[in-house]
Amino acid sequence: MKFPILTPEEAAEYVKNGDNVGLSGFTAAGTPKVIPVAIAERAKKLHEEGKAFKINVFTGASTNDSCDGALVRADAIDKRTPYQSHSDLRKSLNCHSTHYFDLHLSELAQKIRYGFYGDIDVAIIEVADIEDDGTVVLGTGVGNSPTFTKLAKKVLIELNEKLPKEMKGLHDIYLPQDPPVRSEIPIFKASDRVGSPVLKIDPSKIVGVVKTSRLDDIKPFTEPDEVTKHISANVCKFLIEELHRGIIPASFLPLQSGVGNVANAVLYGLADAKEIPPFEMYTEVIQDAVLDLMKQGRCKFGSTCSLTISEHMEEEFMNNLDFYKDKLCLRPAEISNNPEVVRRLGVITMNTALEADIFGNINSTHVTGTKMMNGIGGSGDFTRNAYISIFSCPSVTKGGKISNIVPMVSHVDHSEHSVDILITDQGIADLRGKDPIQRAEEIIKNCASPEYKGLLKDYLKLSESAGGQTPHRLEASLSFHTEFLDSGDMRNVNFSKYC
Ligand code: 0RQ
Repeated sequence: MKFPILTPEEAAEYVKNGDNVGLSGFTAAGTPKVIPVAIAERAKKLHEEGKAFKINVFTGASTNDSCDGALVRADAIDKRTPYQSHSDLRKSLNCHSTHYFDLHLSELAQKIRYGFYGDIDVAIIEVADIEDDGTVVLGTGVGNSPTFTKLAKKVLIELNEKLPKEMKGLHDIYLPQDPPVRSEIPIFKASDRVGSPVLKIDPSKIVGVVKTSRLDDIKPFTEPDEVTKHISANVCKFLIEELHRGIIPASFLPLQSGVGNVANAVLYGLADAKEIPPFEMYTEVIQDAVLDLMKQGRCKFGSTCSLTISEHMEEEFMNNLDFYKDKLCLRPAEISNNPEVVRRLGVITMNTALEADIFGNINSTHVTGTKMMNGIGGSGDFTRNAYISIFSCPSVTKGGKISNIVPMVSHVDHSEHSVDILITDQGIADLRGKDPIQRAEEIIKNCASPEYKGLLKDYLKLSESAGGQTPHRLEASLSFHTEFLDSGDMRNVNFSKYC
């Protein structure tokens, strides 16, 4: 190989205080394993010497402990975007030690190209293979690597020797032009390939290669429990009814599924829902459940940005590459999540809410309206352009002390205009074609926990006295949340003081 082989420490020397750094990967898959750890160590040393050292970290989505964890513990991140899910980073951004700005994942690459956030100084990219002309085969997550490497002044490569070179052919690397000369992205079905299986990097920018041999450190998801199984059964029931009504064509439509325990359980439910024909996915993250669905012949094809699979599944995947290769396509985030393509293909989107209000607004990001959980991720990219947009969540959390159906959400990520269907373990609320009061009645009747139905009806009655299309008594609208903050249990709410 013509590029210098570096130690992680040598590579870290190329990253300077204040640099904008773009990392490969998406939702931990394909993120660099060793250079960010070495940058964190360097930051600690410099801090001990009284020197400033912080970088701005741009990624595809969340990363793992070797990136966000190590860097934030070293107090080495100034700005961070577009998504995260690391507990240490969450603490830091919620007290503004890290300046996190939450973004729709499809938008980051173009906003960087538009110059909104300044230059990209360094790109750190994990690859399965590299040629002397700078052509690389990416790993398990594409994220924003094409844009980072195109714009970066310097590129550092992590060549992961655990990743087989035969991964070549899984990826479809396509960079759209930017306005005013952007044309359509010619994807007309989930399996269409429109780009290149490899990413071409200007070899003069590649300053060195660090060799690694570690798989993505992705924890297996929690096994579905009674609540998530009920949610999953309700999602499948809804899809089957829509199929029978002819709303969903008999050949079915591509599915998108979010991240987390609820989304994983929903996918497992699709294995047994045999009335749904084998389907395709146009999604951003493929979790363990989807590879199982492929083995069972339930999922025919998956277009995704990443393979966010646990270690045993990753080994299984690598050992059976031939089986999976014609069933998967890994795309850049701005293509996997592209609004134009999602709308054209008629994607049925399934995302998770922290809480929903009785009028159909969704909070997916902020606990009690203030503390960031993970971020909006790709949920907005898909929801706003869906054929049918579905949100699901358990009806209660924390042993019933929190109702996930509330009078007014404490933060809005997805407004009533973008939400067609709300599903909890209790049932299905179809919000299509209903006015705000009808939506509220449907949600309370079908989705709220029996413990909270009475309180929600009390609020609706109270708010109706104030009139208006979407009636609210503003002084009482967040009383579920303020009650939880005061007494630790939303069930103690009492609306009589407002009457
Ligand atoms: O807390 O971990 O302390 O038990 O939130 O909740 O029920 O395990 O749900 O793992 O499916 O995550 C919305 C966070 C759901 C996720 C969210 C507490 C609850 C628990 C997790 P504990 P569950 P999940 C594509 C799409 C936004 C991004 C997105 C998410 C923890 O799905 O980040 O959709 N979505 N991207 O107890 C206080 C409430 C709560 C609450 C739940 N109302 N108040 N705490 N919890 N409801 C993928 C990408 O974009 C990459």
